[in-house]
Amino acid sequence: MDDRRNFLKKGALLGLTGLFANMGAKDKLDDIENAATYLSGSPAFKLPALPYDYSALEPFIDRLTMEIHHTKHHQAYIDKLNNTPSTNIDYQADDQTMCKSVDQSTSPVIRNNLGGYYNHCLFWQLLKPNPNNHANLPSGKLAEAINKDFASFENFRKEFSESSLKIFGSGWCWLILQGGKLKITTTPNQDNPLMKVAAEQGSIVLALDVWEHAYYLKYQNRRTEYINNWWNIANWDKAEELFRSK
Ligand code: MN3
Repeated sequence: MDDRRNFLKKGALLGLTGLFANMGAKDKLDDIENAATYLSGSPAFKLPALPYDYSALEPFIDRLTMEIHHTKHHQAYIDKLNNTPSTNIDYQADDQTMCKSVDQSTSPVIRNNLGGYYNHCLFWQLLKPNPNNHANLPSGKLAEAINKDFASFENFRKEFSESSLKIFGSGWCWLILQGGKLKITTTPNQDNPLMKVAAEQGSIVLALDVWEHAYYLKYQNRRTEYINNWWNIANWDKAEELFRSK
């Protein structure tokens, strides 16, 4: 209880500090809103805005799929999480720390919805519009590491696609960094490699959602085609950023 109270107080003070420090009217409004949110105990988890329009990933992912995926599916995980008091997860911790706390004792509803919340926040950032279908390849340090750990980009692409295709039912395919080495791994449902329940743990570099809700409207049962098209819109800049931050 005390922790919660301190958290609220800290949030309100941060909001007010920001209010006086920032001169822009928009900033002030945001700060007032943030302070009010902390004081009222409003939902801890919020749907992030997409960094592009719903139609921006066309022709590879269609507008309607993106809109439903974001406003219905992602929102549903967030609503469920906000309505479920945590047992062994500290909702005041940062997102990665929360995911790393998920173990076998975590209730399935929190495990699934925390994963659903976090995985999608990351997934949106790991997609990038490419309307003119330019060649889309990693560069820099990440490209070097992929060549080193998978022999070539083509080989990596083949292995990642095969792993994505092999997931039975709903799940995710990941490129992770584990002990300084890149590795491809998959998780069922909304688990991710940060969680203690994952077969392979590591920091996330790249993520692919292979739930049917991610592609069914456009591709129906053709998961292979969805995966092949996803390579055109994988955001290698963001992947490189995640890779370098480890
Ligand atoms: Mn999804």
